[in-house]
Amino acid sequence: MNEGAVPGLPAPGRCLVMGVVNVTPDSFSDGGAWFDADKAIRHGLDLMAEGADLIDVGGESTRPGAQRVSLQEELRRVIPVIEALSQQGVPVSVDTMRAEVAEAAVEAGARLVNDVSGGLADPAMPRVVAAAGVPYVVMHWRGHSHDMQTRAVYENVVTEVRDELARRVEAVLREGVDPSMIILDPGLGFAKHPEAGHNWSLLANLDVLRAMGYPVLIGASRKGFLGRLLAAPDGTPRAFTDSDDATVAITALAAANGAWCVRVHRVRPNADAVRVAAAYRAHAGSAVR
Ligand code: PMM
Repeated sequence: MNEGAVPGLPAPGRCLVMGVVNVTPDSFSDGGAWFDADKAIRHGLDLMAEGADLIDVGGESTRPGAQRVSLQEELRRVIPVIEALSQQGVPVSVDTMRAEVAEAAVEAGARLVNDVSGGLADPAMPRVVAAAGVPYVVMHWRGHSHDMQTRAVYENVVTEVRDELARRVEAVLREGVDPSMIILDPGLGFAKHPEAGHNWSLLANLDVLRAMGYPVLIGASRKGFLGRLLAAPDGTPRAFTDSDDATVAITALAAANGAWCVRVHRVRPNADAVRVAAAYRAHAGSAVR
């Protein structure tokens, strides 16, 4: 079962809700709001109180066009937040492409490594994750944010993302990552073109990724393709922070289609949506004929 338990993480028998805490001044979705460590810690605790199952802490913005931060700055941003949340019993994941950050984060209490590059940005990452023995989100990625959208060229986005993820899985297994620790993510918005429908094709064909046999995580929250979908009649995209209702709709669809986890900025309505989906799935096939 793709929605099944991943070692060391909550297993409530429904799609998990991962609340996002970006400790960055410039993330496209919530830029600057939680840049201060105390604010970030408080926000993580608030998201848990709203029904999050785990909190994803990141210190590097991956919005299209973003430049990289230094290793020292990334560590300075995330480690105190991870430490404080972990000490308070919060299951924390670290959103990083750097092995050194992942290692320090696990030492500070992180229980999962969320690597948007799937081990491509830092070749040392899979080995570090394998040694740490924690679950590993392997996301589909074709290059750093500053020029990733030029790589959004596909004949068939669904099969190409699947095949590229399969190659990443083989690579991280070779580095010693335990198969029970792998979680896959199609990387919505990362080298995916909103006008070409890449994100929608991936969402509508979740079963193709699920058939690979690993839990699937979906990160659609506040992404640009939602802003385009909800554009005003003159074509002005809807603001990121005003696409939360659409995110909730995707959460319900993804959870109903067997997603293991959704990564979201607003937790409460998405936590409701995964419960709706769980009830819906529990009654599938219950018709009396
Ligand atoms: N998206 C962002 C950051 N981290 N991690 C995973 N696994 N999947 C995603 O889709 C994903 C991610 C970018 O969004 P943000 O700037 O709102 O955090």
